Amino acid sequence: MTTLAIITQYTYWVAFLCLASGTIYFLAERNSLIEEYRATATTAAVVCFIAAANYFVMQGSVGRDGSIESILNFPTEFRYLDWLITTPLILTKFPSLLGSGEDRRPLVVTLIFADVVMIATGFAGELAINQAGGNFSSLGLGMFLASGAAFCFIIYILFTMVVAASKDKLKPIRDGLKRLRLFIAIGWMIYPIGYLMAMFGIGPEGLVLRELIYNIADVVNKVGFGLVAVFAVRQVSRDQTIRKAIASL
Ligand code: RET
Repeated sequence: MTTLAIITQYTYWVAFLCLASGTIYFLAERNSLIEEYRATATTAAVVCFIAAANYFVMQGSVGRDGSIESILNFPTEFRYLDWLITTPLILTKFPSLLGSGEDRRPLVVTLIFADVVMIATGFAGELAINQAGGNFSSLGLGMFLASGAAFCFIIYILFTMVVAASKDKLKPIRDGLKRLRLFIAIGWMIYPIGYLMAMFGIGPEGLVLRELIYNIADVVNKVGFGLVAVFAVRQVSRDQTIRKAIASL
């Protein structure tokens, strides 16, 4: 039994609780938003719900016996299936906050394409590292570089195309988009760090450390990102409601 293993096993359960609570919170908050922005809270709730359901299964499969072997039974494909669905949902918050008006399809397609490349190459690399028992693997390194390049491309798009498209938007929307961009640039960085821990780590313990880091990152990015997005649109909703009330005087 190791302390790292038992802590990691419990983080699956804690992550489930945070994500399940996030789902309820975002659904409740939905009512405090004007119609145009309700989809932001709905998406945040859907992202948390998918992850909560996933974590419910994962916490069952890793057990709570403090053994590294139990954690290594862990189904990697579950995590990646979750990311494959939730990361595009998170990224489409950007075009949707920019609002209708111009055609946002090129932005959506570019972001989703880069995202799928990032997740698919990451998955291939992770399987190679698992097979190497948490030791260095050249396929693992190659896939890390490919996935990292796709990640950098996403950040580049968010800091160029999205910044340009948000110039004529209301200040709270611009501020919200800025915060969300920073959130992705910093919050998503936790994942490659976890991956490196497994590849350049210390064998099986490195694999466990990776899972611990991913569990923390998932809560930060799914619940945290949802909170930032919902607070931004709540501010805009309040401003618009006040403006309408004044206009009707
Ligand atoms: C991988 C492989 C190594 C290189 C990089 C990676 C990035 C993963 C990311 C995952 C984000 C997941 C989120 C889920 C929440 O809903 C695949 C670990 C760059 C950024 C935000």
